[in-house]
Amino acid sequence: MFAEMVRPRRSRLLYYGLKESLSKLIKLDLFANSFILRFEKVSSVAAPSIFVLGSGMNLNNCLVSCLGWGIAFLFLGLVCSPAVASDPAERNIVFFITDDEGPTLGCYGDSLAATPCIDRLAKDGVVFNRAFATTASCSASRSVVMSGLHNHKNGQYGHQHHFHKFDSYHNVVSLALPRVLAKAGYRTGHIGKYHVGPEAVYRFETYLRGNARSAVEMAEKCRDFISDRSDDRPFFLYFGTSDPHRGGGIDKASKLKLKPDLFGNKPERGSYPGVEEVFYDPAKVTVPPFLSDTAETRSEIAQYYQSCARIDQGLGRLVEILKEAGVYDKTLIVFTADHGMAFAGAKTTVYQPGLRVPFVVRNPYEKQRGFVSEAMVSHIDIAPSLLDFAGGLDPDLNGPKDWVDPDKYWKEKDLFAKDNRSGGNKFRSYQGKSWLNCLSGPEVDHWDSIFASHTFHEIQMYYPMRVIQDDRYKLIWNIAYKLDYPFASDLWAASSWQAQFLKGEDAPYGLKTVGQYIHRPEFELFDMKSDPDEAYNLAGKPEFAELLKTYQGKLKAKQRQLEDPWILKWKYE
Ligand SMILES: [Ca+2]
Repeated sequence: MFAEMVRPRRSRLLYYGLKESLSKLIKLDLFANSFILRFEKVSSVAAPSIFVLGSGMNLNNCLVSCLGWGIAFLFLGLVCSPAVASDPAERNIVFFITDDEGPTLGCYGDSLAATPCIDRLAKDGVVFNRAFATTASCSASRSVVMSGLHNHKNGQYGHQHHFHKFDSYHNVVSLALPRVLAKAGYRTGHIGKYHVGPEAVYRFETYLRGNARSAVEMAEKCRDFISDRSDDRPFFLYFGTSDPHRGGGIDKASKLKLKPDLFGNKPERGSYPGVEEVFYDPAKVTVPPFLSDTAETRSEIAQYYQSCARIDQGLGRLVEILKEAGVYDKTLIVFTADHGMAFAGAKTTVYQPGLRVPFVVRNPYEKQRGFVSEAMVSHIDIAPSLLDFAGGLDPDLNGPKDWVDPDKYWKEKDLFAKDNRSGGNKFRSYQGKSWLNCLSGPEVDHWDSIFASHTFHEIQMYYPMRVIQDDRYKLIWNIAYKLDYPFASDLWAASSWQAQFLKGEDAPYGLKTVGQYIHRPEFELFDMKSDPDEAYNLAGKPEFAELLKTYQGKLKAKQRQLEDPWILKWKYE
């Protein structure tokens, strides 16, 4: 895999070589000893600036000098001109992550979606049909993406912002995605939603600004970063939309008593600059099985799809910009979401609509493209995969080749020597593994089973759940099952939820009841082949007692391997 990776040597080396040679020529008084050439790197193109510092030449000298300058400029022109139009760096990375979006895309067979740009990308890339977040919570999930460690390992159990106050350990700096890619020779840029901490750990070199509700505007704000040739390193661009997260208030124009959330859409059918909003008729949308088919749900789904369509146009613009900059075929593009859609039954849960995410990857360096992969991949794999693509992953250690000892790192900076540490942990290896080889063909497998580790969403929402899921079965352990299931503030307020909740605990909610949604059993075991919508819990049924035991054993073994502190709960609760 690495053999075919040719890291660009770049024009900079050529420039410095030239500079040295010319300096030698000058020292040989080939032109005139009263001239000193000084080259300044005004840009990556190595434009020389020449200063006349001496004088006292006679005419002959001057003519000779002029001739010399002519030759010098010709020489520079010949050698530097190609450098001016130097080839852009190879193996750039765009990581495009949306906020609360299920695989509701055309390339996943969703006929309702208006996602032509993602669908085009998918036709020339790989659609991962079985891609999963490890937690359906914004901040927590993003820290997994950026660290390659589960939340119980990286320390970021929930939201980072405001009073929620969760941060990853400082020693995660040794594995943090923007840090390790910078060490691997990348310039790193971020735009849009960030939502992880501390910044000192997940530090990007460049922070770009743009309205995260308009991916089109965001793409435009990335234009200079993408096209920048003043820096000859390849780029890593982390592009995080706020769409289609709930927000922007409720749609006051709705005739319903319980009005739908706007999902970032402008009220009164308004639109963002450069965006052609796609409006949906609630009567014509499809309601997924985990939701109840009500007027309230339909109205919210219509808003959700409009928000998703806006993202697609942003991706389209970004692809245009990559093409204009001549880097589309030199850039790996990953498109995904932090977790599933923001409806009760998806976001914050570990059910399929919460954990399953869109995952489309286009790797221009692969010959075979345009297929669907059934390989099971997880957000835990993203950091090692991108580092693998960058040539910076040590396959034996499954960590960065150019690794920084976090203890030494902070000690040298006289910072965080004791603060916010996970004691005795070196953070040398990722918990995920690279899926880069899966991009070569649909026959390549990845995980036999995926693991999910969810502990918090908002600070008030302690509800630890652990999951193991393979080809056939899925086991959920609701560790704090005696508690009522807690609600994220936006999901609690959702009209699609309230419409059912107000009818009482016996009211249906998707394939369950409101009461079943709130009061959960300790274990939930599903046969994903015969029951992909997780409606029939097999745990507690005598005929499945052995199967339950087997999967409990598998889950426990995974917790041990992944150093999950909640493994203690098997003993004393
Ligand atoms: Ca989210």
